[in-house]
Amino acid sequence: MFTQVKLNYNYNAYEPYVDALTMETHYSKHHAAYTKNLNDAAVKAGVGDMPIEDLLSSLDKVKDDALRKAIRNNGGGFYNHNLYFSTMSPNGGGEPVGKLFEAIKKHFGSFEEFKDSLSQLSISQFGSGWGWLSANAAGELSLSSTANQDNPLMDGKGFVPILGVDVWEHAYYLKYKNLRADYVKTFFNLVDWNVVSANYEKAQNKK
Ligand code: MN3
Repeated sequence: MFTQVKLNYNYNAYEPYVDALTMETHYSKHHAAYTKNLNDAAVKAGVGDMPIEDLLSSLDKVKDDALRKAIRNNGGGFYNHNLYFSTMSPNGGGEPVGKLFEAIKKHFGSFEEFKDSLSQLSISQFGSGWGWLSANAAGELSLSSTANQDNPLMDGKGFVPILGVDVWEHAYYLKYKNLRADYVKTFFNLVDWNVVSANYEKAQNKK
């Protein structure tokens, strides 16, 4: 049974960056639907007890085409939004400290260059999708973007997403309309770098 991460704040706590109605619809409708549809498909496919990271990085184990597609789309939607919502905080923003900050500097030159690169990838993703900061067990970082609800786990290259920027229109359209770049810029005001740092540590402890 896959369950949605709990939101630590009320829907209106993310204002003015993300409006309350967007948060409510995103979490209680979109994310809830991905979660329900994943559970239904996973039970049918006999993979309801697998850790979600393992499931998404070995989708070829699901032999039925329709179920595999349902698990890819809804399992991605479930996992991606658990990551997204857990890294958002009204007390977010600023920069990470410690090992993650050092790794960002090493890989991307500076925090600002990292932010610009991830923003550009997210803004220029054609259609619905995500921008990603991912890490592997060696502590290396990678930036990428994907379409739909795909994520870097599905590449099977050992990179685990540690921060995701949702650029589906449902994440921003009520407030930002067509101005995806404005939403992406403002999203960084909500990023809880403590959680992203913890995700970075976890990615390195993966066997
Ligand atoms: Mn979304």
